[in-house]
Amino acid sequence: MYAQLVETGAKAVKTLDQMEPQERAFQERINAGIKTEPKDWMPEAYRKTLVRQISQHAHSEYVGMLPEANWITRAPTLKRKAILLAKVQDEAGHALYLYSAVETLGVTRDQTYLDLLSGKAKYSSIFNYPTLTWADIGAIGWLVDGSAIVNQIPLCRCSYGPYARAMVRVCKEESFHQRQGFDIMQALCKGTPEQKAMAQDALNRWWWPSLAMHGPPDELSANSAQSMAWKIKQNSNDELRQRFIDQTAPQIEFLGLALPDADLKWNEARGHYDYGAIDWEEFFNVVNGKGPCNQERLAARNQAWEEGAWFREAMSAYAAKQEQSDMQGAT
Ligand code: FAQ
Repeated sequence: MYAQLVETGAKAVKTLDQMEPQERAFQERINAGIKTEPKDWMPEAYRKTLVRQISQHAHSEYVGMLPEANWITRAPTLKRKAILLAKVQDEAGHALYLYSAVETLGVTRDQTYLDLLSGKAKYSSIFNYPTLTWADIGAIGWLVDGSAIVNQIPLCRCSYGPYARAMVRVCKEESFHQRQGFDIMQALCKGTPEQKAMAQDALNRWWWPSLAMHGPPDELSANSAQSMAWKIKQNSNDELRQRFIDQTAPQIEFLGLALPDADLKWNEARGHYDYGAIDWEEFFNVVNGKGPCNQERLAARNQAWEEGAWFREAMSAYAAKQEQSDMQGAT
């Protein structure tokens, strides 16, 4: 069934004896846990994989600001508004660290960004869903940042130095984000029956997209095997999805909410929660531009780019003027 949804399965990974000496030496350094830095030699496919993953990650942080920014003017209290503003700003910061990491791989920031605007580059499926109520802001912090942390903690040990180092700070901030989301959910669950129902509705809508955001199942994950051999990824998509479910199911019970999946049950023999079937057709539709908000998200980012043209021009003119006066000062 899955084979109808995507063209490619896992790609073959070369063994050490199939590699040329330079590539073998590179792989041996990776196997020994030595980080690769921007000026080190690296296989072209390793560089391209990093550009692909890190730029998608940067775009996700940047587009990910939009669903939450939708609620900044409508946050229920001044305190909640200040917290949400700070969180959305943090996401912009994460995008900046990541766009900088991509630049270390020889791609300009403008090119990376234009690939997002033209629709060529991917960003996380999760940000193509709408934020209909205030409880969605709680659900995003709790479930989406929760998923992001599970995914990103192993990335702190990624073999590419600049990405690994960026992830350390990102993870620290994401952990605050996750707690603020859980705090919103807790407040709603302790509130009126209407507030609790709003929290339940948000959980029901965000649960499945949060599981899918970990990426396609392992048998459909074209990049995982090679990325794990290069230690860009440390774990497969299904492993991280299971880790997220195991840590989040007890939190649902703690909040007193109903489980969003009838098959979500602790399996003593496996030592993990079992869970129901994820709708991969929906996932691939969203990834391919047919989610509920894909067009709106790209339109918002294109509008920001166009409206910021005067500012970029002013910055370039200022930099040119500075350079000219520095040169005059030097002569
Ligand atoms: N959405 O072979 P795999 C956040 C694509 S940050 C869209 O398994 P891979 C913070 C994938 O690109 C969230 N596309 O790929 C925040 C590939 O297509 P390609 C973002 C997806 O790379 C919180 C194809 O499917 N986090 O939330 C998705 O080995 C709140 C086959 O997949 C990161 O980017 C998806 N969900 O594994 C911000 C973390 N999943 O490129 C604001 C870094 C897969 O061959 C508010 N990235 N695809 O054409 C990763 O860890 C990996 O790239 C995975 C995918 C795990 C996402």
